[in-house]
Amino acid sequence: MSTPLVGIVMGSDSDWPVMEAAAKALEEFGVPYEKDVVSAHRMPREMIAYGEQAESRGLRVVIAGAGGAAHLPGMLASVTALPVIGVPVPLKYLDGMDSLLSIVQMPAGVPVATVSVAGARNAGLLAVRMLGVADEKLRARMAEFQAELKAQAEAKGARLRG
Ligand code: RP5
Repeated sequence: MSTPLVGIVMGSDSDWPVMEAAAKALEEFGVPYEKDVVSAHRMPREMIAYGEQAESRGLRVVIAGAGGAAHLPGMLASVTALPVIGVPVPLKYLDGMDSLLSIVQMPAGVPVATVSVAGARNAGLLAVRMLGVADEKLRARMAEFQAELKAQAEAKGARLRG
């Protein structure tokens, strides 16, 4: 098993049905990752330790998902220099607006790359692009993937035109 390059963390295992899409995207590109529950509110010390140790453990990108008062991505970004991608997880009330605003409204100096509500697939793909900056093969694979998307969109147009 290769050393994980991406850490997928979430506030609760109840976030996994949303966050799983990030893992699937990384698998499609052959990017090694780890996944864990690291709750900002229920295990704050462990959460800080995760962020502080992420880089020395070999991680290069962190994907953090949380719902409600979703402080996990921002708090991790405050204790690591690695890029953090935030995934707002929608809960029963407020349609994910609470999660989105909690994650996206970061103070200047502490960025979190926030994707759409429940946008874990894009979080995985963005992590691939980040890693691709220093990995030519990964960059080429991403370009192929984009060409596939284009072909699929064109096929839809062709079907519609009849
Ligand atoms: C947040 O509280 C988690 O990220 C999750 O979205 C939400 C609910 O957690 P559980 O009560 O399902 O454990 O911290």
